[in-house]
Amino acid sequence: MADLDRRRVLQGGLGALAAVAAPARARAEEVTLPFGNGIRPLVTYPGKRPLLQNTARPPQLETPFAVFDAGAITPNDAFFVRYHLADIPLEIDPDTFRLGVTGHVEHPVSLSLAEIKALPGRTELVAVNQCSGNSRGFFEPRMAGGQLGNGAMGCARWTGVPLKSVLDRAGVKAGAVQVTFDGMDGPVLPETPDFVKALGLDHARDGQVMLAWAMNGEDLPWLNGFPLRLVVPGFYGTYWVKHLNAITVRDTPFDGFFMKSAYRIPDNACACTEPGQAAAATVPIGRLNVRSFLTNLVDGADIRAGKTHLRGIAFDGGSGIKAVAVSTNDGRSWMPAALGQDLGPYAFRPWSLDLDLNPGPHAIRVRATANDGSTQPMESRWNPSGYMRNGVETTRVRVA
Ligand SMILES: Nc1nc2c(c(=O)[nH]1)N[C@H]1C(S)=C(S)[C@@H](COP(=O)(O)O)O[C@H]1N2
Ligand SMILES: [Mo]
Repeated sequence: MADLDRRRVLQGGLGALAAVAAPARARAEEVTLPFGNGIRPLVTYPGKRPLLQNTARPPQLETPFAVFDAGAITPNDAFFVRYHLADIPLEIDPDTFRLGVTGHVEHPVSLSLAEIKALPGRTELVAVNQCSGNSRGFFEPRMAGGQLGNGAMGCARWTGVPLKSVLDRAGVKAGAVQVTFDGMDGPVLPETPDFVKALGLDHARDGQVMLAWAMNGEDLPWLNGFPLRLVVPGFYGTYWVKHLNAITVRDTPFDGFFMKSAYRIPDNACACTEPGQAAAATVPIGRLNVRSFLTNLVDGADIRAGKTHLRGIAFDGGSGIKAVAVSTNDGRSWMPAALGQDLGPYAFRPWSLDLDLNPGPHAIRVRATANDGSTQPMESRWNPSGYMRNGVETTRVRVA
């Protein structure tokens, strides 16, 4: 009985998830993303405000872009949701939950949440979680995969302990090379590969990769990995394994589907190929590249002549944002924007600029430069999976 009382269920459970596909919801509000087949229903899931629904089973939800104008921290109820496998956990008892650490270790351990929270080095970090395929829907030619707008990203304050603390508790044996991470979700069909990700041992022990149980000061939202997820600062969301309950230290490289076949980018400096072409060689995707967005004006907006206030966000894979600049003449000249509050090198960095715009049409371009010297290309670079889109964003407005 007591166990039953403590157990948490996805509020509404399967019913809530199934209901979204029901015809009763067919009249839900919609958002039209600016590319072919871009109509997305706005659907409310447990713990979430209405989000753009990309798929129902499993739930894949995008953040409405206006949320990014409201601040550098993405609220939990607006944070995007990405799953690969339809069998997501619907019932978890935080009191009996265990994280197993096994494989090439001195003493395999099975840790409760309380034990994890008591490990040394409790830490907080603000970091962007962005899906590799964020903005994929804008690529031409189109490619397979979730046709995402710009809402498969978010920035939160994560609370947890360094993964290193957990690995030290188990005692990594000499000869270990990688660590794999598996969550409580699974495939519906036995042929479908499980979602398992790997990090190199040095990366896993760098003190920054983190086991997080809280997001913006609250328990992780269910759909963002309750009760425990991996946070890999500066790396694409694919490594941020949710509902994490199995860590395995390995003395051989892992070659599961989601490392060997999926989430790979062309092995060249631009991570790109000629549009439509396959890559000669590929490597696993890694760090976020630098991006910036204008958040307070939408494409096609009509605005009044005079001072126009522009603001937005920029981020990169962890070197931090050095500068954001705006061009209204197709990139021939750039005006520096002011940078806002610095929440750390992995966070969204707010920027702002006041502009005088003459009557007529304008194309406002925004470009960020990171502290590592990298900047955004004027045109996004194509790659077969539609990953890492980061071309300079253009917002067209009309001033009257
Ligand atoms: N258990 C589990 N974790 C997962 C995934 C998944 O399918 N299962 N998808 C990953 C991918 S590809 C992304 S982009 C992020 C998204 O995190 P979010 O759903 O909290 O926004 O979760 C990652 N962690
Ligand atoms: Mo992703």
